[in-house]
Amino acid sequence: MKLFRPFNVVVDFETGNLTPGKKITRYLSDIQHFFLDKEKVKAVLAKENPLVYEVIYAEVPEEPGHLAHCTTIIYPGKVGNEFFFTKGHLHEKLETAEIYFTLKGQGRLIMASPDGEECEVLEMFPGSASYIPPSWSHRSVNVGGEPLIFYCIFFADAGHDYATIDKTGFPKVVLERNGEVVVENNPNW
Ligand code: S6P
Ligand code: ZN
Repeated sequence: MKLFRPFNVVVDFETGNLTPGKKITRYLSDIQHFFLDKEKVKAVLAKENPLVYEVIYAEVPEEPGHLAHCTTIIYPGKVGNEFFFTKGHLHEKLETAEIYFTLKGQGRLIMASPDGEECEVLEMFPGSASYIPPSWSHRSVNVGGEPLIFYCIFFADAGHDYATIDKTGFPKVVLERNGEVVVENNPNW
């Protein structure tokens, strides 16, 4: 039997950098269709295309038995009064759970059942370890003025289903109203 060799990666709690790692980047243009205020999105994109978030993965085989892990860094920002967020997804293997451990910043973790009938929103803050049970879609939102940085551990063969969220979005949205962070029903749901 060929053994996979143990290895370390190093996570910088301040920047979220994970080394060695493989980075993916998501810009506003990649997630523009999710924001409520289409006119505001257009206006922002006419001037610039801000980096919204980065994910840095440790290189682990996408095979049963392995645990994938990565950091996510969501930069602070809003479109209108809606905070920057990740695309969000279900796992292709619905039966796989995940843990998000927040290292820095303030966020909200929106989770929904596959049909969207159930929705829960957890606070993310340094030290919070959020459990995403099997079958719940998940999207994270940066509600603070600094990067939101969290470390994720999930089954390496879980896969990502983005198509379902592309069609439906999430049942809840996270907005700023009068300087407060509020969670509201998604009017387009
Ligand atoms: C993977 C895990 C995270 C997200 C990352 C970006 O299962 O939930 O690593 O991939 O936070 O979010 P998204 O929705 O663009 O993959
Ligand atoms: Zn996930």
